[in-house]
Amino acid sequence: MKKFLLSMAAVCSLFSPSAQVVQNRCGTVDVIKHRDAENPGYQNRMNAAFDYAKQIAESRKDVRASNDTVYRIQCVFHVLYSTAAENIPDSVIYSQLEVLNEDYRRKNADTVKTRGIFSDVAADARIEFYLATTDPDGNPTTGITRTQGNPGFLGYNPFQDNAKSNSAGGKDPWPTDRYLNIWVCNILNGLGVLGYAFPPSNAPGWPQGSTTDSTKQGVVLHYPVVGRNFASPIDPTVTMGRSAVHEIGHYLGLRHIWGDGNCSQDDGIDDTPLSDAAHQQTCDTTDNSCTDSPVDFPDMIENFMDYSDDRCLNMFTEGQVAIMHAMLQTSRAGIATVVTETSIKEPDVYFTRTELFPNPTNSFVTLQVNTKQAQSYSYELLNTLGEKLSSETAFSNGYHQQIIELSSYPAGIYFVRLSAGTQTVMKKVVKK
Ligand SMILES: [Ca+2]
Ligand SMILES: [Ca+2]
Ligand SMILES: [Zn+2]
Repeated sequence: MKKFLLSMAAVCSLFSPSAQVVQNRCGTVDVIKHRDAENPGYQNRMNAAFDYAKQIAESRKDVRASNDTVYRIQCVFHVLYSTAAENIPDSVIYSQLEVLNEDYRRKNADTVKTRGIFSDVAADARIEFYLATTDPDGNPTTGITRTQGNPGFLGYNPFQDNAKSNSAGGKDPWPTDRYLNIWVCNILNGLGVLGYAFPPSNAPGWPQGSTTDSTKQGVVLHYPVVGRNFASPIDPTVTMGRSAVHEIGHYLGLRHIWGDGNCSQDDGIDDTPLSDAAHQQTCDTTDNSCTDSPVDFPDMIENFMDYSDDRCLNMFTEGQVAIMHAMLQTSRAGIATVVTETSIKEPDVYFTRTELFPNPTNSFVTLQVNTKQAQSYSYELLNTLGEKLSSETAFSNGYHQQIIELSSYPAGIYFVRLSAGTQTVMKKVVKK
């Protein structure tokens, strides 16, 4: 079984000699190396977690295609800032969620750019993301924390990972077994690192206490690459919010598509072709760096786990999805709720998605909507007699989330009626 190649050479080779600003798109391989030095055996445990997930994925291959399951991941964004620009607004975070929910459901507009040779392995990952509505103490929350830190903090090289600690000027994580923690900060490093993540490392069978430090689990993102078309982009190749898509891929167990090595190094995924290196923010569809067997494929530059220009990234494969699902059943089981997708599709006019959860509920429901464009909409809470109990108008910038209180109403069935333009959507909610 091939393993991660954790060489500094792999990181250094990412730098092009051109005058253009070139980012080191992802620091994950580098932080794994640091982590392994601090905590010997870390890398072996991570590889074991991958092998275990792969076993599960293989054994359930037959049910993949008909699978109706959707994993909904509870997220918290920790915004760490020392300047106003670093204190990114909620709207940017909503935009990031929108990107995640498109790319992980293969609803991104650029799926049409996936080359035909890969269209049969391109997959809907059936993973969705939402902002936590309850904090670790059980109180309502927006799912976003803001911490003003020291100017120029949060160094990466040498590796400190201090975004994740109150005492170092960052923010302690919310319990990492229940929340996907995403820290957004100015990653100061001199290398242009845009993000990093820790893959799962708690494979079964390892002695207790040998797993990764739970205070480190999650994703760290450089603030200018969060969201879509953020106001002050670093460069045009990273403006579509796909650094988060890539880093969450690592967090859910995926390796770089080139296996962090040359043509002899695989990423452990059967349906991704070999590749000799990252496609550093480029978009070259003629590239075919390694000979695959039995069929030779071009390099899959459109895979989210490559380093290509955001404008060329548009797919995960079936094999990658199987690994992520297996991780969500094992190492990452606590962070997602599993739902069965309703077969009833809403007419796709203004709302492209409307969700109410938890449902049934004891006290309140979170309304999550996606609209096709920036759009104001209204929602009304109705009883079974159709009487209006409350109503409000909200504005969706594509993605919007809102809490609807039910605590003052008796147990029973209620309806939420959403209206935008000429479209109306009715959703049922049960109060326990
Ligand atoms: Ca492969
Ligand atoms: Ca090839
Ligand atoms: Zn990466």
